[in-house]
Amino acid sequence: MKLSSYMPSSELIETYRSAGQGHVFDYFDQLSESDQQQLLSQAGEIDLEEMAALKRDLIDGDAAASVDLTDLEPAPYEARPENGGDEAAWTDAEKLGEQAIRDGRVAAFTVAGGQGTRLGFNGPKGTFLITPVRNASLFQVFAEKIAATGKRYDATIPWLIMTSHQNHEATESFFSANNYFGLSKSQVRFFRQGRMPAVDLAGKILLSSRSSIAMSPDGHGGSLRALDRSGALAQLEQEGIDTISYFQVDNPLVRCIDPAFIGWHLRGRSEMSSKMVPKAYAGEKVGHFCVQRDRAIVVEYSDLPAAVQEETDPATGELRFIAGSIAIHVLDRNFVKRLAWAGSEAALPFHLARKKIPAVDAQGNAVNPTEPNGIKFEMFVFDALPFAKNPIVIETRRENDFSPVKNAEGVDSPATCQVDLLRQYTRWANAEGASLTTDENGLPEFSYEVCPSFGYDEASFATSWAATSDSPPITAGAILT
Ligand code: UD2
Repeated sequence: MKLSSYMPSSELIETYRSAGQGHVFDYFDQLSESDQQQLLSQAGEIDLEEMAALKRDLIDGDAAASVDLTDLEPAPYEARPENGGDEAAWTDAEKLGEQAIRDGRVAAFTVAGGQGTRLGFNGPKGTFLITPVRNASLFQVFAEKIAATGKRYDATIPWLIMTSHQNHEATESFFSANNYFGLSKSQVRFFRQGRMPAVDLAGKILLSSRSSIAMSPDGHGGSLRALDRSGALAQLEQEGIDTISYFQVDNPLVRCIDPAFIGWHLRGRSEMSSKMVPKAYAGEKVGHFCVQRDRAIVVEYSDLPAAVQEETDPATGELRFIAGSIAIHVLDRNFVKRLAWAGSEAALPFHLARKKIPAVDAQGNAVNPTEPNGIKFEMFVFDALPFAKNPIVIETRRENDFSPVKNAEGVDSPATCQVDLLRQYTRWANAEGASLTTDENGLPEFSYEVCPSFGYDEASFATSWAATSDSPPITAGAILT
């Protein structure tokens, strides 16, 4: 039952008491009237029955044991032509996808509500500066790719951006201060994701201050409901857009709108399609595409035992569960709507994460814990997969689509991502005859940058290169635009 913030305060407080969550109002009498209102309004947002079920199933029950790993098989996928896939089908898919983009049926969608804790960056992650020469932000890279794709196909591609309560205003201000990076204001549509209360390790709702409940974003799986609730889906419907190209804010290599991917999705009448890369090594931190009793699912790296991740196929010697999920999907608009409206029969499950959550202690004093003291609940978008008709997984080349910025240093960091960007530009340029010298890892001897307006994938780069009368100079610090 979702409580209403219009419920009389005494009744609301009593409901909390009977649910064993009465401590939320321990300091209520000491608060100013406006702080009381704030607390009541937050409390009214929370579904106490849902919280009780989460405590029962995930906290008191064994969360790890609740992940069903029986009858798990590796998922089939459409291999790339160079890896034995059906070349004619790929060509056909690309044409179909191009036509859908031209016809204005496609929107881009970025989930950008995460907190970016691992990166240690204060601010919306999309504002992080990433490119090697211009120092363009993640958001700028996506905006320019979307603009360039729109130009190539003579279409306006709306861009939906899901924010969180924490970063919504800062995200909007960043775009407004930067003139939407050349997109029109009406093309870029922000909406907030939902929130869930954090609880302590025994399932009691945590207060972040005496007048405020510790709320956190409800995970990227919350995007399906948020797309609907915000009115974004209805607007897409009015515009005749039925295909949503989903990607994460941390991955500047992604092809925001990939014609072949969209074409595979459409020709297969799929409701949710996904890209996979062959896992680089058994312990790589990506989800695994699997089939369980005829249903497609993704099993997150943290839920699949290491021994299973390490299993190999005796015939090929390759990892058995090789299909890594890189969080790039195409969603059918009506599928999103169906799930958003489905209620409990197709509700995405919550996953729990133990975290260090600033909270007030029993005396009402703020504490910054050094060890995990609480639990956050999140939904994952890939849990929509088992509900989708005709789900399709296609292979992509890692170097064309995936180099996320997750950590401040080491693997998946700004440093590794910049190297991957540079390698990508150089592959495109050398394919057109630029003859840049590279080391054994494909890295050139100097840094430079290709703006998405010049090329955002091999094909668009080739078009711009061919249209330039002299070969564009690629020297240290050059910016191809
Ligand atoms: C995610 C996938 C993993 C793999 C990897 C690829 C999960 C659980 N795992 O790992 O399988 O595909 O990505 O890079 O998703 N976000 C929101 N709201 C939230 C939480 C996250 O918008 O409440 C966004 C966040 O801004 C980011 C994306 O979701 O764009 C991924 O979030 P993450 O960094 O928590 O995912 P990660 O690295 O655990």
